[in-house]
Amino acid sequence: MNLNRAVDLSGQSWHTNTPKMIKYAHVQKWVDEMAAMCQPSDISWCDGSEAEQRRLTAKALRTGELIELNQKKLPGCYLHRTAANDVARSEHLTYICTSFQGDAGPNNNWMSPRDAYRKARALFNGAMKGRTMYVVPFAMGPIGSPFSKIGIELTDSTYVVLNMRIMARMGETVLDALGPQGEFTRCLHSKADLDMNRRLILHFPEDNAIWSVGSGYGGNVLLGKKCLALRIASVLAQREKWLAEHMLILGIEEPNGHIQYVAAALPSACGKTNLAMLLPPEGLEKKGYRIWTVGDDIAWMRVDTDGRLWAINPEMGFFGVVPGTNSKTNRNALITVSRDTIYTNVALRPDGTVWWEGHDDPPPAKAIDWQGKPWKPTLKDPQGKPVLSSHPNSRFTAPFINCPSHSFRFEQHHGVPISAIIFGARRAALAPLVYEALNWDHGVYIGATMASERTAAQFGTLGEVRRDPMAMLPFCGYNMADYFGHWLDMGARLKHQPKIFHVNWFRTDEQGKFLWPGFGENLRIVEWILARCREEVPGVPTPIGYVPNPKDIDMTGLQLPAGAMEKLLAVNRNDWLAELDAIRDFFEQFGTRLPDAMWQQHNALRRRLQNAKK
Ligand code: OXD
Ligand code: MN
Repeated sequence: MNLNRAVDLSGQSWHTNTPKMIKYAHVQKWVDEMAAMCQPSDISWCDGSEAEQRRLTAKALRTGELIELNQKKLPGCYLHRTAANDVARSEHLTYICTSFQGDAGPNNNWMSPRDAYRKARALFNGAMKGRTMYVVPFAMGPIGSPFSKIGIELTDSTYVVLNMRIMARMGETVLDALGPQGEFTRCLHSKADLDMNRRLILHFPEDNAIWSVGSGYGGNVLLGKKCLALRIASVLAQREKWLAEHMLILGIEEPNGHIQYVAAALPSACGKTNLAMLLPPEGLEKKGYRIWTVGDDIAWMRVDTDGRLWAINPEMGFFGVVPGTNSKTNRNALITVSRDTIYTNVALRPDGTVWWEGHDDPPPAKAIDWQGKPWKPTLKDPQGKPVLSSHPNSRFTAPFINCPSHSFRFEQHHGVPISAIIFGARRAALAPLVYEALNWDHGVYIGATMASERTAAQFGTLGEVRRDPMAMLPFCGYNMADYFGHWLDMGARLKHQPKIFHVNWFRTDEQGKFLWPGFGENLRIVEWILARCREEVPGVPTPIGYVPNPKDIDMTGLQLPAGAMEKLLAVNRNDWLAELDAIRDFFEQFGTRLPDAMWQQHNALRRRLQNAKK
């Protein structure tokens, strides 16, 4: 390594490798300032090469940050374990730091930039002592695309560098694209001492900066993902008139070879990754349907010169939940994670492969659990409950191109044209299997009032409804009232507006059993959605929007019990009137900042429900 001695203003020194990449004064100045604060032992600029990946992997294996898995069975795969208190996004420690609290809105934790920098500086001071500070240039979106944004993450975690390499375009080509004065998001991360009481995830939209300290969990530290591509990007999107959304993007190829694309926002535990990688059910596959995965988590969407909405997935990889992944729920995901994957917090089997709850294989007689302790299937906790081998939020980081259904349009600079936007929720009652908004503004109201019932797997009271507008509650970097206004404006800019739909795969019968089989069968509903976009089938008007005529849903190879489809599509007037009261309470927290159009939609829905026959 080419080592040069550099000296900071306080007289401290560190070693830095200076490959030909270091060429921009504005980048160097910022790196120097951050290094002076964090005091790393050396600085390494990442070029994104395979040699670098091999070197960093070897280092992570030496330090124990990674464990090598069986390279014959899982080539290129490694296991990482996080600290036990660092296994998920820390929403309560995540802040939007704007000069005015109103700009962050009631949906975000807020701190003034002054307080936030002061608190964080105390935590970052000397936090990288004895460690390398990596400089990771990355692009979200194809390099050179009008969609793309560049960030540079400084981190003291080798795990972060190796994950960023999977999740984003990374290295020298990005710095080349940045140019000598290029704007980039300044991302600073240190594991520091991984102490939850000294953890902060801070977003500075006014400075285009992100500071994250005290965590090693992906959602808190892979700063290109939730922090940049959603929280900071949502602010940039409002300013620059585009949309940064928590949505999957899916292409549906019909038997005639025509591909249409949809973007869908579903809150967690509603099957987003499964829908993104959906395998057509046998009946539809035989007819010639195919699915193309463009993205599973984030969509950036712009109005193009043709007046349509075009979308890219700014990421390069999947950061998916592992438990429950098997050949029935998501065969494509299983293939995706069979090579070049970093697993986090899953169980290790004696043969050097991994296992998790919901795996195809039966539980191993013995294994090492996600915390590195011996595990066997009969193990119980002091309350007598089975001990899990893998953390419920254990993750895989896997390259996008590993997915058998990955779209050939993935690298295209302009992305894919979106025909339909789908909002989804988990509701045992109330929301029909699918319904279509009356128009764009009504669709924005449907997205803004999205809500899901908590499952046993989630925190909080079972069945309690949590409102999660557009699945963006934890990710919108500004006041959601303004965000709804931005969605309304975007509709006015579109000459060809995508139609907007709402789906609910989780409606249950009187015995609490799911009425709809879900998974691959959901393609039947997406097909109806696309038929509506092509104006091939009429919708049945109801007060809440259009529902399908059951005969327009292709049921080849699927038989539902008698009466199930009617129950799935029913609109219960009294349930909806009660829902309106809850929506009113939710809207009121935004005060006068909420666009009038939202109240107009709300009142119009009430009138339609009141006028409907009892
Ligand atoms: C994710 C999330 O990790 O939404 O994608 O939490
Ligand atoms: Mn997500």
